[in-house]
Amino acid sequence: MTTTITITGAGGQIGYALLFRIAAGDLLGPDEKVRLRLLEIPQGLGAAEGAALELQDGAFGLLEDVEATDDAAVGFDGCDLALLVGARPRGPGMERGDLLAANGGIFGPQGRAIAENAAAGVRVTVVGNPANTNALIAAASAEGVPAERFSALTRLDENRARAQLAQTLGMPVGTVRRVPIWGNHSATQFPDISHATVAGLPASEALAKIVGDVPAWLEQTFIPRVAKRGAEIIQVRGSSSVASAASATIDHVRDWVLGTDDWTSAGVVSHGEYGVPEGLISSFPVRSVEGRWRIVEGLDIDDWARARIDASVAELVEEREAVRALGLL
Ligand code: NAX
Repeated sequence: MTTTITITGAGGQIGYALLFRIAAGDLLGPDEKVRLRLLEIPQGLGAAEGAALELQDGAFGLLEDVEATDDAAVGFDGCDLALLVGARPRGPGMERGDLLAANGGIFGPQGRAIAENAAAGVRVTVVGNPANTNALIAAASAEGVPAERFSALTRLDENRARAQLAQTLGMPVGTVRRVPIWGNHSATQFPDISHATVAGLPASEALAKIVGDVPAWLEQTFIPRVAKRGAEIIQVRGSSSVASAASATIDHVRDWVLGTDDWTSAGVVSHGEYGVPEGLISSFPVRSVEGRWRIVEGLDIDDWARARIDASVAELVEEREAVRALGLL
């Protein structure tokens, strides 16, 4: 079988890191061929075309075809998986309203182009920031495509949280599970360790032996470290997260398509779960079952966690109101 995958912003940094991993089979496994569509704006088209040439030179056995274009109708034609990476970054002096409007001008038309051109079962992952609200705009603009087929990337935040917890515990990251991200992919996000396990045992007990006062450690060390990790990478590396973001995107899409064996995190449409207003694209603990995200329900949420979730969700509500006021929804 062959899966058609459209990557927007394919001439950018994350796009460049994503393409070769997809062509190598990291996304869908060694038996699934891929057809890549690289969608760019005219200024980015040369970089995408260059990446397409390099993909040919990789002689990847799974890569059936690659095409770069700046025409969304061509880019999304027959697409099974859309990775919306290209977005408008916040420029100097840009207010939040300007940023939301500029991205609405990208994700609205892309949502429409997906509805008109993509394959019937298309699944759309939004990476470009502000990811949750961009996903909301794209979903609202894609008439006839259920909102459940859109999700926003918060897996990088989860991977960062699991890695921080593993490091603190002195355990391999693969032994740390169930660290969901709640809310917005922003500084208000809530990485939640209250249900986390390490090597199958509750992480909080192991943590208490190491850090002592767990609530203080969460407030002062863990949550700010995870939420500000992007800034830390920029400071140390001199450039924003690229390969880790591409890797998290691969994790997210692979789990969505192939299924999960435990919880993970994704920004998905709320039907009112955990009191999150209906229709918002908010991050939740999720499983992927038969190609669909399912929110993990029935978890105990204490007052402290509730306040954290509410604060991040309030930010999503504000963003939704702002894009509504701009006529983008
Ligand atoms: P780059 O600036 O390197 O690349 C963006 C590319 O998108 C450029 O080539 C640009 O020409 C293209 N583009 C812009 N508008 C487009 C449009 N309408 N259609 C198609 N292509 C378009 O940024 P990069 O470092 O690759 O980051 C991409 C996005 O990912 C940014 O919005 C960034 O904020 C976001 N991120 C999201 C993360 C997440 O966890 N959700 C983490 C990583 C990253 O920060």
